[in-house]
Amino acid sequence: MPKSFDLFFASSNNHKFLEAKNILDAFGIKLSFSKMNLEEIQSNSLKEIALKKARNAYSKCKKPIIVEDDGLFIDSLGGFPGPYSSYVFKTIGNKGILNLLKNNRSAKFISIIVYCDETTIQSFDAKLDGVISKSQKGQGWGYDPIFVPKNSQKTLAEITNKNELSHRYNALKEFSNWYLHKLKSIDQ
Ligand code: ITT
Repeated sequence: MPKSFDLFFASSNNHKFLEAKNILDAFGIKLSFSKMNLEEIQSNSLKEIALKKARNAYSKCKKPIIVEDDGLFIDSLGGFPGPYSSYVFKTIGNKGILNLLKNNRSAKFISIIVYCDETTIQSFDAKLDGVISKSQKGQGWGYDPIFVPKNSQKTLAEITNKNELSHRYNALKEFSNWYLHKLKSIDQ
């Protein structure tokens, strides 16, 4: 097993950290929380937002960090709320989203994970396809009660294995492959 270094998850969102920690534990990577409010630029590109967030977080804590930027993209709304998912959740919430939708309910969650240290910045992205349910179901956070992943009848808030199939899981799996390889090459 390669040497493990301190790795921090910089975010204001406890839910995201707890899920990321649980997912990375399964890959043998220990994650600590660096709770902070991160400056978010306005952009239509999640990747651009995530890269800026990562640089900003690294300049504050000067330790190897990962940050994550997510978006819920709804097809019939032209990809809305996308990069504005956090703001839209705080303003109109799940009820507001449900009121906007008619027949076509296809949507996807996208996660961008960015790793940053003194010399390296690297991004990983993944998606989870699904549909928006007709009503809220389950007790999850954020958009979980209205998002039904492809091949499921239940929302992310109702299933017990979210951390084995989510957009976050898919992006962190890519990250883990890269990160463990990086640690191994430092070890040699
Ligand atoms: P940061 O401090 O890490 O930026 P944030 O909550 O602002 O935290 P994002 O901008 O990345 O995070 O996320 C956009 C929003 O999308 C988030 O606030 C949630 O409302 C929603 N979201 C993201 N991932 C989700 C998930 O797995 N389940 C449900 N909602 C999610």
